[in-house]
Amino acid sequence: MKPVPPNQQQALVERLMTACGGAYRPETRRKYFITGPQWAAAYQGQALFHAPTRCPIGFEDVIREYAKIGIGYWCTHDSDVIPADQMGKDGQREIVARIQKSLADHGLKCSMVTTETFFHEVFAAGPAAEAADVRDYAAFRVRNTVDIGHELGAQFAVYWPGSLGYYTQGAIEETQTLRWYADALNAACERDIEVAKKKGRPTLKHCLEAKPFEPQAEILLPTSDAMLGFIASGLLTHPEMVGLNPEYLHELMWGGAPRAALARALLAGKLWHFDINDGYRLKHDVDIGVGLVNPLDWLNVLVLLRSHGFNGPFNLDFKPPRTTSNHGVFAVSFPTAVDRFITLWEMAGEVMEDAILREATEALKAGSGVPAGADAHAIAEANKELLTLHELIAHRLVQILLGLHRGRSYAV
Ligand code: GLT
Ligand code: MN
Ligand code: MN
Repeated sequence: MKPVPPNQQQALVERLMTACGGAYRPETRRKYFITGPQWAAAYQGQALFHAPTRCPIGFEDVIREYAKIGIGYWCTHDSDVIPADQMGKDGQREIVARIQKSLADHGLKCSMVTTETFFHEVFAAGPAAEAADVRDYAAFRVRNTVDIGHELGAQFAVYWPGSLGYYTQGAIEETQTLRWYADALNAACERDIEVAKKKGRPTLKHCLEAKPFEPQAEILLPTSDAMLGFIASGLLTHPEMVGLNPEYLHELMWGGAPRAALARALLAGKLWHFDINDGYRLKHDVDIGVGLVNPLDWLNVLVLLRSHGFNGPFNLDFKPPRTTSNHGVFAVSFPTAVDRFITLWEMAGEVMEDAILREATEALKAGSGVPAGADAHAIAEANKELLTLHELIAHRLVQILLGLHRGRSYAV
């Protein structure tokens, strides 16, 4: 192949994207409760060992491009859009007005707001640090985010306490730190009740998001299960206002089964918001686009969610890789992530309707009907042949994933 000069590279990407096919129209994409974070689209590719590879972009660009793709909802950290020295001041009000205009101009809604309590130097010891002035500042920030959320019409607030922990043991007393962290959440909920009443709006759903490692070496609330325990600990004044925002990869990172973590959240009635992405077990937070690593697991996750009536928000919390250009972020990363999600979601619907899967599942539940009493060997013998269906079910799911159920096969 001839070299591709820089001025022809975008056209090549566009042509191959079209050749890929399988894209949904923006109107179709808008039917799903899919949300696009400001920070994901504006991520420049930087990391501890990585310099940025993309230019900065602001919320106006992100909202406009999300609208073109058909991503109907936008979400943000307070500090993604408001400089630290403007928080709670006139500068914030001007920015919020510009966001409102941008959203209205492009027909997007703000679904969620989240407070950044990990990046700024003030949070070096976390949002629940020993110094009372740091904790007061954290409470101000979460209350201020509640205000912004109501101004922008959001329904959800997310909290990622990744800096709640330590690098070396001893300096932090865990129970005290968790109590102080609860104080901040209580402040947010109380402010929410006040503002919601004043504005005649429902209160926000406050969702905790766990990650097992990064940026602290040891994390005080590392998993969604730890957070369920925290919500029920008695430290929160409004536990009914606090639920979960599990992230697919964060549950995988610690070696858990995301589907099982989601099932536990569903049983607790706390699955309120879901960060969708992909990655690997026991690695750092690579935040790869949904379905690029574990499509079969994703299909199964969506079967679980669909069959329990969870319809979103599905938050595209992935990071376009640093090899993707600014153009590629909106030409490839976001539309393809949305389309893989929609396809997997619709496939999950097919799984739920599939006659073979249904019959196999019902047969397993029906059992043999042979009365075997308390004779363990006889019980096992009576069900033995039915249990082969477990593997048949797994095969059928892969068939559906690969399109083999529609007759796709190879002649060699
Ligand atoms: C940060 C984290 C994400 C969270 C964000 C919400 S912050 O980017 O890695 O998983 O969803 O605050
Ligand atoms: Mn996340
Ligand atoms: Mn992540």
